[in-house]
Amino acid sequence: MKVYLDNNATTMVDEQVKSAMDPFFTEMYGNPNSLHAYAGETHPHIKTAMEKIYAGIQANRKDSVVITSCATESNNWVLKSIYFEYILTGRKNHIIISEVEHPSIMATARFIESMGCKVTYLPINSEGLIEAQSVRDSITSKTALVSVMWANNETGAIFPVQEIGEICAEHKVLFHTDAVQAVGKIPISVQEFNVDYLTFSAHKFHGPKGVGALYMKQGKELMPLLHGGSQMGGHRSGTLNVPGIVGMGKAMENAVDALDFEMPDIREMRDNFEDELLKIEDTFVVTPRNKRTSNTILISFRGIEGESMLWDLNREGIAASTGSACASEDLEANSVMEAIGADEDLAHTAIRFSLSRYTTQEEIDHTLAVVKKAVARLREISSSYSYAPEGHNSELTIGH
Ligand code: C6P
Repeated sequence: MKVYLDNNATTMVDEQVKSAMDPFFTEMYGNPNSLHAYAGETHPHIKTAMEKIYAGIQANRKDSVVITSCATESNNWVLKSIYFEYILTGRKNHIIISEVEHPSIMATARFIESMGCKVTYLPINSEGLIEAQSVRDSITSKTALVSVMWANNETGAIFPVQEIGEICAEHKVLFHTDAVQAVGKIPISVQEFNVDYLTFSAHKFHGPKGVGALYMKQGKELMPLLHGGSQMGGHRSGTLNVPGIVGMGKAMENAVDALDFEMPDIREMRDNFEDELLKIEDTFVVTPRNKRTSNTILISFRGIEGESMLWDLNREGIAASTGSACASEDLEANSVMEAIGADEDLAHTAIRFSLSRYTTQEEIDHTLAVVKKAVARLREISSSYSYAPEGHNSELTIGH
């Protein structure tokens, strides 16, 4: 049996999304910026897709939503433009991000730090959450930007974006949120929350890969990262990815329409799965369930290297991860586990299971059976693990 439980890395493209995209490969393949009929016939489809995307995040018509190649591009765009516009010009000298941002924010922040920008890395607490007060405490008169993700890709922890937005507005500091793991999982309203910039990516909500977006509030437009043409209102040059835009529009529409009935079902399946996993001795989950997106579990199995567990799961057809897919080859400890101050042993034992609307109970049952078998086998051969007579869940040491 093949089981896909790595939906925070990417999701299966919905059949309806695929069908919506199909005509734009071999029938309506004109470049939308050309001056002939092949171009013109794509325009209504792009417009409809963009309307769905605007509606999905409740953007105002006058705001800009710019389609990019991925969330990584959108995140790079925000930080690098802020660097050029505010830091390099000497208007400001500081940005704030969290310690557990995705590498596309983290590495970009480190890059602009190497070019002279001061960066504050906000810590997470023992529940894997950012405290809004830490943003308030870190803002100075020279702060140009706060960038804090909406939901964490590893734990699913939902950060206090509303409060952070209010603090930024109060201090007149720009606020960006990487909402890649939030869009399609929780309701998003850029109008309700004070968000100046918001990043998202179609492949996380059953859309195609290679299509991301950056929302920019009216009046807060950033200097382009890609110069060259007038596409996307001059905000981003490059021929439009018409099938991708159409696919993102359809995926957004489906995700938002299904939020109310789909997410509670996924949550129930996730919670039952987690209950069973936690019955295994010496297991540990960081963030409380009600403070997480409904599809995610990051669980540590003391004494078992995450990669060994993945190997056993993979042999039985199960796909999970040890954390972020783009950092999975470096065999480092899980970044969230490290940030909460988990001891060395525990930090290397995290496994992320992320469900989707396509996950079935049969798949969960199979996974559970395989996990139990793998835990028994791997702990038996583990040099760092010894069974205690009563179990030792309470001995887990977390905290700095
Ligand atoms: N996270 C994960 O396994 P792209 O692929 O560029 O559209 O998305 C990047 C990205 C940005 N922000 C967050 C919060 C993300 O989770 C991701 C993608 C995957 O967690 C792959 S590294």
